[in-house]
Amino acid sequence: MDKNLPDASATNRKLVVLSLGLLCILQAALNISLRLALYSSDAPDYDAVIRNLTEERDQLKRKLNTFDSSDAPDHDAVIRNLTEERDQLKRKLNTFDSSDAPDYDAVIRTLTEERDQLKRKLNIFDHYTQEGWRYFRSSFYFISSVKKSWGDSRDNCLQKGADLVIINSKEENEFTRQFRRLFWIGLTDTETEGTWKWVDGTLLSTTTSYWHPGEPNSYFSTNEDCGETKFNEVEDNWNDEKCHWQKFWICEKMVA
Ligand code: MAN
Ligand code: CA
Repeated sequence: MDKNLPDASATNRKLVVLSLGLLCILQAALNISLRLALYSSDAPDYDAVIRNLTEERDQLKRKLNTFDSSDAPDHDAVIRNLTEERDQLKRKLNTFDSSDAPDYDAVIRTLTEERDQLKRKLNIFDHYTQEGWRYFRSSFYFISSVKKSWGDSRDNCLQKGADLVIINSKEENEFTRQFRRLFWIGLTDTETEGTWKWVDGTLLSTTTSYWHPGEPNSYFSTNEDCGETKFNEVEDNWNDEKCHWQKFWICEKMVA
């Protein structure tokens, strides 16, 4: 073997060291260029965008929440909803923390949609509240301050994009009773005597009716075809009354 020539194993060692060195340089270059691409000035600051949207959404939620705070039972439901939404958001944020490639666009899309939905909802709340409507359990209620016949009262509600109140629960009846007033409600038996129907065409259910004892009686065979709240000192406060009488009324507009 020629002593002037390096042996094969020494050459191999040099080659391995050289290629490892080259790999290191390549790796560093790749690292730097990726970082530059990610944090370059024209790349959107996703974290800031998401922070802003989240803050905006939460502000809207807080604002909406204040509308409900007057109605204690509903308040619980609102808190439950918000808690669930918050937990969902936490889960969403967690997945995007742990995944290698966070889908910033998807997160921003969802938050923007959520924010816009809340904005629309808040606009509806603002509109009805400014017009003097009261919110209770997913409905707005207009409490009239003048008196009309049952038919004219109903027309007034229809003009407002609502209808006379339909009472579906004890809580809703308590809501109407608290005013201690004689109000027309959306109940009538003009179509078929003795068959009481709500203005949306549904039959009055026996489990959610609040007739006062002895009512409906079409008093001494006078034709009483329209429902009102009358005996407000007790839970069962309804009475049938002649439809042409002028009375206050309550309109109801359901919100999604
Ligand atoms: C009045 C009317 C009737 C009602 C009786 C009850 O006459 O309101 O509809 O049934 O009072 O005493
Ligand atoms: Ca009666």
